[in-house]
Amino acid sequence: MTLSHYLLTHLRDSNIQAELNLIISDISDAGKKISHEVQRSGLLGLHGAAGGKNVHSEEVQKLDDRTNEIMKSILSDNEHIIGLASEEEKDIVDVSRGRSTGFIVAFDPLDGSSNIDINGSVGTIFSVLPSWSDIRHDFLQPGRSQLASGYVLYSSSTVIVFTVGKGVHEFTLDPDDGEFILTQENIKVPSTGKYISYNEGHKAKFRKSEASAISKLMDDGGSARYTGALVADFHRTLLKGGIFLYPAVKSGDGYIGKLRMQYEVKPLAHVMHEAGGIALINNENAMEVAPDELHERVPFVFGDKKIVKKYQEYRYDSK
Ligand code: FDP
Repeated sequence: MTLSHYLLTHLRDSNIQAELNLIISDISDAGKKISHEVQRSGLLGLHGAAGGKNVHSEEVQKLDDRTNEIMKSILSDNEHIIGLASEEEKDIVDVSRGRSTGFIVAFDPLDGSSNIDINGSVGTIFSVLPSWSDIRHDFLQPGRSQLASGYVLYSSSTVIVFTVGKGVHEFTLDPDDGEFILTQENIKVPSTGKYISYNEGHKAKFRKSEASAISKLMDDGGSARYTGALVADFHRTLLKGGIFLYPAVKSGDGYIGKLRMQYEVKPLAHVMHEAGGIALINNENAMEVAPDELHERVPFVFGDKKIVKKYQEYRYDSK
């Protein structure tokens, strides 16, 4: 079944707003275009840095710019969307054209961009929220207010995985006819996961209780996995279980998280939650935490319930 057919039939039957279907359809169109660009990036000279820094002081890659433009141009044409926030934009993009209510979309156009030059997996992440009047304020709603969330993963195949609060579904892009085809419906995270996913290079800068909890999980028979692209690490965790951790890392006198609330944490927490897993910011349910500002970064942990519970015992209960 194609994505368009699914959106028209299944989601309509479950009272999902027609506007949301159109937004997901537009995001899937952007995903097709980005997939095409990613596949040809080496040939088109799109590898490497664009020569500037983004709002997070990270080097912008040429494909970051290109994919940001694709997302902006397709989504700003959608008559139901009134505001956009991108990891690559300093400020929100107001596309309200006089409308005061509608939908707002936060996105990371190309997550894991350090993987571009080595033909590794990368992805686009999105989060859709309702907005009533003040776009800037409405972006700061907690994860549980999201109406739709998901990602497109560009890898050995291109898949779109999303939730509109009625389960998590995966559609795979058929390169022959350019259609996304349903490949997995109602995905549930298996609770038999043994994969522990984190950047070991940062371990010396984690809090002691954090590093010790991770060591205990490994001692329990964990197996290490880390691609360096959040979307790819998320997708593996969704399908195979286990735990992903990007804890706060020592910086100056304090500890800071790296992953972005709006563009990474909120949407992926929503998908994980819908698939029966858990996502945490510190020791709180990530769906309940509201960002304080647009580009806020936080520590992030997610995975299947069994292993995340064990992590919480090791990390927080036995201090
Ligand atoms: P990248 O910097 O390559 O864009 O938040 C971005 C991200 O990748 C995630 O996709 C990834 O999980 C993480 O950063 C990797 O960070 P480290 O290199 O510090 O492990």
